[in-house]
Amino acid sequence: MTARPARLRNATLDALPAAVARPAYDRDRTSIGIVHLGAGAFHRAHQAAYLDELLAVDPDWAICAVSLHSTAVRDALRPQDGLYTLVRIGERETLRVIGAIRELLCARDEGAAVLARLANPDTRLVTLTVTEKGYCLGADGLDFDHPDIAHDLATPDAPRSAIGYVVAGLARRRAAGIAPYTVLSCDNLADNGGRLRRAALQYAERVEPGLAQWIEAEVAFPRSMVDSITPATDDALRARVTAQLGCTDAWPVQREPYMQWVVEDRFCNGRPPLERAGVTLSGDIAGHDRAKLRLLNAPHSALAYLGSLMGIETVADAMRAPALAAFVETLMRADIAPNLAAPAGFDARTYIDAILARFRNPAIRHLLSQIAWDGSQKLPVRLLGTIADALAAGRPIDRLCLPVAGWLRFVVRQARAGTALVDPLDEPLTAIGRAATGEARRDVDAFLALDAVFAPLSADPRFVDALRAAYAALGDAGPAAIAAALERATQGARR
Ligand code: CS2
Repeated sequence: MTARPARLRNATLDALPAAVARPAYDRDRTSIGIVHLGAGAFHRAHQAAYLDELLAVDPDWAICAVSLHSTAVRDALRPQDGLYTLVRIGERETLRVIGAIRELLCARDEGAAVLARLANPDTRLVTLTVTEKGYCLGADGLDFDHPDIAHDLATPDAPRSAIGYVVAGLARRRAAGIAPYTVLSCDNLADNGGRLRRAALQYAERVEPGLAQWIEAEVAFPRSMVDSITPATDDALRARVTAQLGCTDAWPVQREPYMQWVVEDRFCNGRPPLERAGVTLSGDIAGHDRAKLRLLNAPHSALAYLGSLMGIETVADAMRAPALAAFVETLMRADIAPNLAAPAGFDARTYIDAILARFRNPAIRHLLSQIAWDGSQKLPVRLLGTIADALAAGRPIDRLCLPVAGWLRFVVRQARAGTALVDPLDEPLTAIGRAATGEARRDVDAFLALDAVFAPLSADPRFVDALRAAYAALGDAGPAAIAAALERATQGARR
């Protein structure tokens, strides 16, 4: 009988093979200084890896990782004392066990513990990766009709949303005379800190105007830009990790070698020495966040929708499809970069070259279906801003509309196939998709009525015409029609 391999945890750390890196500090001597909301793979592959390095320098910044809804991460990692493996997929794969997470909570069934942790004076920083939809934003800031926000405003001491927790924690600190924490958004939103701040203030105002004033005066909401490609964990990764560790890890994570974090240096209650781990601290990061969203995330979404329609599964495979790869490169160089107000010293050509090389990395199996999630939240931040800027400058938008049309065609295809969309607007999108006839004017106009996505652009006839034309150009949205449309669009740029 073979014994079951042991589980990764503090007691098994010393027995790991020498090739596996592990925390270079005594975990027992660290204390929790950060509460992180959104304990998904991106946080664990990115921020927690930076903090894992910093804990050797300053032990006060260990993490309490909170999942707002799902119990899965807590249940996987609590029996592992918060330890998990980060696999860095480069030319050679390297494994490192991360020890920065000292506590795991699920807010859904441990809300009181989350609030207590937020109110703890040792907590001086709250960070978030709750994805675009986790901010419950509408066109004018916080969406008061969002069911989670309505719920939280009815019971502010027992919240459900990220905003509800951030503000409830601050309210407790104010009441107890404890200095507030800094609130740092690490999501892919332009001006993420500013948007979070405005949403928190709008929410707090309804809870208690005095609280909103206190937050406005005392709390810092720095902006940040995060970047590292982190494909979701799959069984192949779990199996490789277990084989190399000699013990099981219920939830390892993976990322590409590249990793970047730019943070506005505006904290109200101290900060970890982030620069010591390679984080760029800057006075003003505006521009960096936009450049990344527009030149990395927008092309990613373009690959996701157009590639999925072409029957392609991964980013690297999409970059091997000549028509699609050439189109996306042209989109970046000829359409997105010229419309970007670049940060000082920013060299678009080098930045684009590096992104294309990262997309081509054949060692990374990054599923287009993962990137295709939440299109209604992602496209406005990634692509529609470029289109608005191009229109304002009187520049062409034809090519820029093709990925948007690709999303619409993708929604139609999923709806017709009866495949559920992962998107907070799945219901209206699926209804429009089911009713679609293939006729461009009719279908596009039905989508354009979704104000949460398309306002105010939908009022501009130039955009409406270009989107209808792009939708029509994709023909029956089969692989051949898409490739032909992309080739025509790319050639248009070369002429
Ligand atoms: C991707 C991003 O899933 C997506 O939508 O575009 O997660 C992307 O991989 C990261 O932002 C890279 O930093």
